[in-house]
Amino acid sequence: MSVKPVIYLKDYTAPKFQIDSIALRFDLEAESTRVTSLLKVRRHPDFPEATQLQLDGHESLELVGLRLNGQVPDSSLVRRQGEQLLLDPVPEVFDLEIETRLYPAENTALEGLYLSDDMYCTQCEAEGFRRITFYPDRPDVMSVFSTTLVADKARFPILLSNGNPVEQGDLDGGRHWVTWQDPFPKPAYLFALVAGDLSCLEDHFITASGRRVALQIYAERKDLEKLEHAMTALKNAMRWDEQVYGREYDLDIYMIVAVDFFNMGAMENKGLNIFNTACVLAHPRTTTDAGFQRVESVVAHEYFHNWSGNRVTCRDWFQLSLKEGFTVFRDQSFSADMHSAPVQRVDEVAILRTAQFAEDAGPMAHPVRPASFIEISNFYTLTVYEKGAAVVRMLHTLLGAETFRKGTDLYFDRHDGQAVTTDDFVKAMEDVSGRDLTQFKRWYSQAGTPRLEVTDEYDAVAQRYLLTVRQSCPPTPEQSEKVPFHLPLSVGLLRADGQPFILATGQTTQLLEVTQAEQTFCFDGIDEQPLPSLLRDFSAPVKLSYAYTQQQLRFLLQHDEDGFNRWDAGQQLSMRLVQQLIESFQRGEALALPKDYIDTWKALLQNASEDPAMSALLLTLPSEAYISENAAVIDPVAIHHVRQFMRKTLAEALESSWLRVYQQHDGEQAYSPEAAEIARRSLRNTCLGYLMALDSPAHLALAQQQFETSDNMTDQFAALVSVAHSGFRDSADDILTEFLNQWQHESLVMNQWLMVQSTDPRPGALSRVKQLLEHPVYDSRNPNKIRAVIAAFCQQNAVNFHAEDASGYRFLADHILLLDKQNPQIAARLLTPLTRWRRYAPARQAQMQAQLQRIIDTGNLSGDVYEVVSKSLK
Ligand code: B3K
Ligand code: ZN
Repeated sequence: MSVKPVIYLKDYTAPKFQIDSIALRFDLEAESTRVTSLLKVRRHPDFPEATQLQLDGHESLELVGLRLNGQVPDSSLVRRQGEQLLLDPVPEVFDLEIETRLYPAENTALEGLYLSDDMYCTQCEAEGFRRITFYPDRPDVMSVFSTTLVADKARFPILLSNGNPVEQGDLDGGRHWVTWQDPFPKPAYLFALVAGDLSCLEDHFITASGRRVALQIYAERKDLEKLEHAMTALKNAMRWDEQVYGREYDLDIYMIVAVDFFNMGAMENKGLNIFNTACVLAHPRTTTDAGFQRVESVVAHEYFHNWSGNRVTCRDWFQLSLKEGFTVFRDQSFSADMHSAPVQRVDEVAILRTAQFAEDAGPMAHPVRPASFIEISNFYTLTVYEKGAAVVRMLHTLLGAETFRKGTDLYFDRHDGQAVTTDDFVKAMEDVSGRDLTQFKRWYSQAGTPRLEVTDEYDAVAQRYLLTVRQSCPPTPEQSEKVPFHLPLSVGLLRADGQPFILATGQTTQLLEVTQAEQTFCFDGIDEQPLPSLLRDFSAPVKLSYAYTQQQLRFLLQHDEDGFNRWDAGQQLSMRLVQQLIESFQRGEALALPKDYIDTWKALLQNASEDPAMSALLLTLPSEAYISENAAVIDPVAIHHVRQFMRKTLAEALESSWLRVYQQHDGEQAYSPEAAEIARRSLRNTCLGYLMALDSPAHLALAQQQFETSDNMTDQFAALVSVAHSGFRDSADDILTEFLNQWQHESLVMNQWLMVQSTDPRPGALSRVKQLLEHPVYDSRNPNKIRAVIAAFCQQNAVNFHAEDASGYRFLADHILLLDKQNPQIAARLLTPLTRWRRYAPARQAQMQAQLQRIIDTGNLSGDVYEVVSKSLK
C-alpha cells in the first residue's frame, strides 16, 4: 500500500551527472508561481557510459516546459516515473531548461515553496526542492546557485535568497526583481527564498580576520522589538565558533527570517536561515527564560551548521547525524560555555534519557546512522540528533579536547566543499589520534541503549579496589544480537569523609575505556573502602546500574564533586521511592513518604541559595515521562497519582521552608536576563509550584499576586500554570481569561495559553481540548498550534490521554487521519505516543493497537504515516 519504496544505505550509488550551476527564476504571481531553472549539466568522469539523467520531482509538480540545449527534446527521450523525471539519452555536457508551475497558497505540507501568512518562504530539507523544480535532489549533488525573484513590489518589498544580492530593478505593473548569487556550491536542500513585507534588525560582525559581515534578522513589523536577543546570540555564536573551532563565517551577509508556519524549529539554508517564530522572537514581557534559552541555542545551532553541514555536507540522508549530531554537540558546548555547565548537562541528559531512550526501546528504534528508511522526514529523531551528539561527545571525551580539535580541523580542511559520511568524520579523528576507532563506530550502526552493570570489590590488605563492568544491549528491530560497544566511563572515588581520592592519573576523575562484554578495572593505593561515583557527567549514553544503598545515594548527593552525578543521585533516590509507591498504589495501600527522604529535601532547601539553578533541578521530582521510560509496565494513572502525592507531601512537610525560600528569592529589581536572575526565578517558581500543591487560599493569593505584578513572562507564566492546574476551579478559569485578554494578539503567548490547558491533568481534559480546537486563537494549519494542543495533550497529559475508555487514543487517531491529508510530517510526528503501545498493560495495548490498525486500514496514507504505523504494528 505504501507508494514509496524502502531505501537502503547499502544501495547507495554516486551521482552520474553533476550540475555545475543552476540559475533559478521565480515569478511570484497572484494565483501561482512560475519557476524556470537553467542547469549546466556534465557527466561525471567516473561514469563514461552513463546516458540517463535522473531528476527528482514530486508527483504533484507540474512540468510546463523542457529544453535541452535550447531544443524541445523528442518525447520518446523523456519519461516521468513515480518521483522521477528520466532523460535518456543525454550528451556528456549540456544545458537543460525546465519550467514548472507551483501553487504555494495550496501547499499545506509546508515543504517546498509555501505561504506563511502573507509571506512566501521555502523549506527544502530533506526533499522539498523536488516540489519546486525537477533536479537531482540529493545532498551529494552540489552546485552554484543564482536566483532571481520577481514579485509585486508593494506586497513583497523584500525579496531574499542565498548568498549575496547582485542586481535588482523595477518592472511594469508595480513589479520588481532581485538577483542573488551564492558563490559556495551547495546541495539543493540548502536552497531558500523569502518574499514579503518584512522589517529588519540590522547589525554587523567583524570576523577574526577582519571581514565585515552584515547581520539581518527579519520579522513582521510588530515583532521588530523581539529580535535583540537572537542578534546577541548570533554574534556570540560567531565569536565562539572562531575561538573554539577556528571557524569563520564566509559570506558578507547572514540573514535570519522569522515565519509563523513552520514544521520544525529552524533551517540552516546557506546565508538565509528560516526560523519558526518560536525559536527566534524573544522579549521579557512575552517570552519565558526557557524560551530565551531555546532561541539562543537554536540560533547558535543553525549558525554552526554553516561549517558542520553546509561547507561539509552529507553524502546521503543516512549520514544525517554527521551534521546533526555534531552540530547539536557544538550547540550544547556553546550553551555550557554561556551558562552553568552542570545545569545545561542535566537538561540535555534529561531529554536523552527520557525521550531518546524511549525511542531506542520502541518500534522505531534505529541506529544513529540508519540502514534503511521509507520517508527520511521520519528520521529527524532524537536518536540522530541527541544520541548522535552523545556519540560525538564520547569522541571528545576519549580523545581529549585538544586532539578532538585537531580532528575537527582536519575534517573541515580535508572535506571542505564535499559531501561525506560519518566514517569520514571518524577517520579524521583516527588520523589525528593514531587510534583505531573501528569498534567505536558500532555506535553508528547498532541501535538500542546499552546496559552497564557495575559491581565492585575492595581488598583492604592489598589496598586495591576492583570495579567490574558488564555490558549488554537489548535487541531492537532487525538487530537481535549486539556486539560490545567502546565507551568512556568517567569514574571518581569518594572517601568516607566525602573527600575524593586522587587517582593514578593525579586527578580525582579517571576515564575507563570499556570495550569488552565484561571487564575489570583495578585501582591501587586505595587506603580505605571507597564509594564510586560512576558515569560522571553522563560520559556515555547508557543505563548504568550499581547497587547503591539509600544512604550511599544521600552521601553522593551531598559530597560528589561532579555536579551531574550529585543531581543524578537525588534522582535515583526519588526513583526508588517512586517505584515502591507505585506498587503500593497498585495494591490499594495508603501511601507515605519516609522521614529520611523528607529530611534530605529539607537539607536541599536549606542550602538552596548556594546554587539556585542547580537547586531548582535538585528539588524537581523525576518527570512522569522519565518514570514511564523506566517502568517495566507503564501505569499512567499510578505514575501520575504517586508523583502528585509526593509533591503534595513534600509541600506539606516543608511548607514553611518552601515559603521562606520563595520569599528570600523575591527579585527586587526590574527583570534582567542574567544567569543569576534566571536561576533565582527558576528556584522561586519551583517553590511556588509546591506551595500551590497545598490548595491553600493564602498561597493562591501569593500566586495571583505574582501573576498581577510580575514584569516578565517567566514569573507570570509560572503563576498562571500553578493556578490553572490547581484545585481552585473558579480562580483557574479567571486567570486563564485574564491571560487571554492580556495576550490574545501575541500568537506565541497564545501557544503557551493553549498548552497550559491541554496539559492540565485534572479530569475532563479531553473535552476542554476539543473546545480549544474551536477557539479563535487556534489554527488547524499552523504546526505550532497543533503542537500546543494535540501534541501537548497526547504527550504531556498522560493521565488523560490514557483514559480508560480509549477516548484519548481515538482522538489522536482521528486527528492523524485528518492531518495526514494536510501535513504528513506533522501527522507522523504526532503518532509517537501510540507507537509505544507495547509498554502498557494488555487492556491499553489492545486499545492503542486498535487505533493504529484503524489508521492503516483506511489506506491511502502518506509514506510518512504509513512507515511509522506499519513499523509499530510489526
Ligand atoms: N536541518 C533542519 C531540520 C530539517 C528537518 C527536515 N524535515 C534543522 C536543524 O536541525 O538545524
Ligand atoms: Zn541541525
